[in-house]
Amino acid sequence: MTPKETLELLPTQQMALLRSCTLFILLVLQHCLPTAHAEKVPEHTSYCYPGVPGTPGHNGLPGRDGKEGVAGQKGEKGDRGMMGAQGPPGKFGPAGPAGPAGPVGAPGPVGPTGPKGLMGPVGPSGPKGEKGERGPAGPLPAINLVELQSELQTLKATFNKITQFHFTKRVGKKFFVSDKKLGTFDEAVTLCSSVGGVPALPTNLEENRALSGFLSGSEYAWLSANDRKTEGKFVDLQEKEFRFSSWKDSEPNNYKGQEDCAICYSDGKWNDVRCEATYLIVCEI
Ligand SMILES: [Ca+2]
Ligand SMILES: [Ca+2]
Repeated sequence: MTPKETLELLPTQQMALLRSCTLFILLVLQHCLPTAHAEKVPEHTSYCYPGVPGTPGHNGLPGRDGKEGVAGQKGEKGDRGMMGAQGPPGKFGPAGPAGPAGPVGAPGPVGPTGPKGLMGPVGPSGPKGEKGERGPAGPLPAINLVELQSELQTLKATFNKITQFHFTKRVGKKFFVSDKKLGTFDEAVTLCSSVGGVPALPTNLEENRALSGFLSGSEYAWLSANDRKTEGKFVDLQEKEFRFSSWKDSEPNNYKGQEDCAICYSDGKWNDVRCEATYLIVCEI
């Protein structure tokens, strides 16, 4: 090879040659130039020569694990897993609302006959039946001829008394009789007693109406009532107190302290008056 041919090396060849020269120079400098940490080289070793390049070293041990990186983005929802095993039964819950009534069951069998009931109230009367045939004559009731005769005499006496007066009015078992004569209280008592009676003295409202109805509008009749014995205490001729009375308002008032006998007005009201006054005589038998 000539020098001219050396200058005509290809660029790739020139670069390879340049890298080889440079590597060689670096190796020489590494082994020969003193460093800051190098020990003082003895004088007999102050010069060195470049050696041959060594063989490449072995690969080092794996490095330590790096730090945990930042959390990545949320992944997509995974597929639904398989159904797990059935768990234990839970606690009893509260009672629920009552359900609808069930269908009506079939009627049961007929029970035994009950005890006899109590007798009911008496019912209404039925229609009147037809008249039956006449039966045989029974025994005559016993007659007390003595009592019958006595009653007959009493009725006869009463009849005789009543017929003595021109005016008669019956009320119950009582008769009011009068001849429309006037007289004092004492005269009335005398006249009435002569026929077995007393001046009138009604014992109830019915008798009082019968007596007042006996009188005309201007007639006043003597009563048996009087307070001659005890002022203010009216009694009958037997000096017995009586329950019924028909006193007019504010009566008896014993006017002027002189009124001890009583009369009856045509309106049925009573009043105490002087016993010496004259009024209609009406007796009761
Ligand atoms: Ca009096
Ligand atoms: Ca009076």
